[in-house]
Amino acid sequence: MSEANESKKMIFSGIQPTGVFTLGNYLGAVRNWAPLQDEYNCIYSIVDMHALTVKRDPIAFRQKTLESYALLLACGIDPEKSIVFIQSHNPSHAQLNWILACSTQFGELSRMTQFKDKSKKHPDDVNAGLFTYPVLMAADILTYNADLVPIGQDQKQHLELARNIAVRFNQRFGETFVVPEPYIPKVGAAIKSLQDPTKKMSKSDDNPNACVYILDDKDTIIRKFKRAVTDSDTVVKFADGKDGINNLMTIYSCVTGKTMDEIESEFAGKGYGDFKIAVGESVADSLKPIRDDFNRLMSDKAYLKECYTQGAQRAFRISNKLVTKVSRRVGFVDVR
Ligand code: AQP
Repeated sequence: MSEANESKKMIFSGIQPTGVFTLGNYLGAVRNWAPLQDEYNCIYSIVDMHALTVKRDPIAFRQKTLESYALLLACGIDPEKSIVFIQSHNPSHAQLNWILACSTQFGELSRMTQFKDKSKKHPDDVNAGLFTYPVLMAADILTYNADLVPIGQDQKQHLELARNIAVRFNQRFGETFVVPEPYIPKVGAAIKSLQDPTKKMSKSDDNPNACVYILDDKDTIIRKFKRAVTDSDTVVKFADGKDGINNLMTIYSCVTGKTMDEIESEFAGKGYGDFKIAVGESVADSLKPIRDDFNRLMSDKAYLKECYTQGAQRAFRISNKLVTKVSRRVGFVDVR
């Protein structure tokens, strides 16, 4: 995609290079990105600037960013159809971030649950970036005038804040931003930890058994599902209070396309053991092509570099128009 096709709506989404994507990231977000590429102008980003909000080793971080980029392509994002780039390669995000920060209230940011959760998790590093993370996310989206943002449930609150920032800016300075809509899948938007099914599955979970990573091999995936925490019942049924089984049924439904009723019938008279193995096998089989493609892409660094370099140039061509417009609106002196 060299230029955005004006008759198509614009989509933006991003993912942090904080580790190999989990099954949660995949089912809740990334898996849904590829099918949108024909109908929309899609812009997808590895949002490395967001990942600076937690401590990391620079060398490992650079590697994770490259791997995350390759993973996006392996998940079916096609750099010919979509713009795929690394966030820090496009300066528009940081520029707009500051302008939008000056249109965002301290009280609004204080209410963000992700900030509260992450500050509890990293009490020794409650940095300003962690607090203003949602403003940068608003800049990511608004700088492309995205109409739709495909995300998992956990990002809904941040998206609502982005909408409020856009509306407030438009009221104060005149129509500038499209007010974006969330695009959240009906099934799979909130995949839970396999070890604590009341918590979301998260890349940065300290317990590797809590997450299935999309590059895990088949044996590892099956072992993690076998160890998944469930209740003391034995009937495979979607019901209140059965968080562990509900989560496994949701995963199985996403991967096989079966409804909850169909899953209940399939496992009627069978125990949790059989069900867990079936979930593990279906997940491992569905992820195998991604693992293969990832390995192929990582062995061709020159191709990856060409893709992310062109992606950043294309992204900048679109975002810079908006940043220029916003700069005029807020009263910066025109440089040209
Ligand atoms: N458990 C989940 N179920 C469904 N969707 C999820 N997403 C994340 N976890 C789940 C969606 O994945 C996209 C990319 O997320 P992100 O990496 O930008 O940040 P995150 O939401 O903070 O994801 P993690 O895995 O929890 O990362 P860490 O551990 O680094 O904080 C988003 O659309 C998100 O909704």
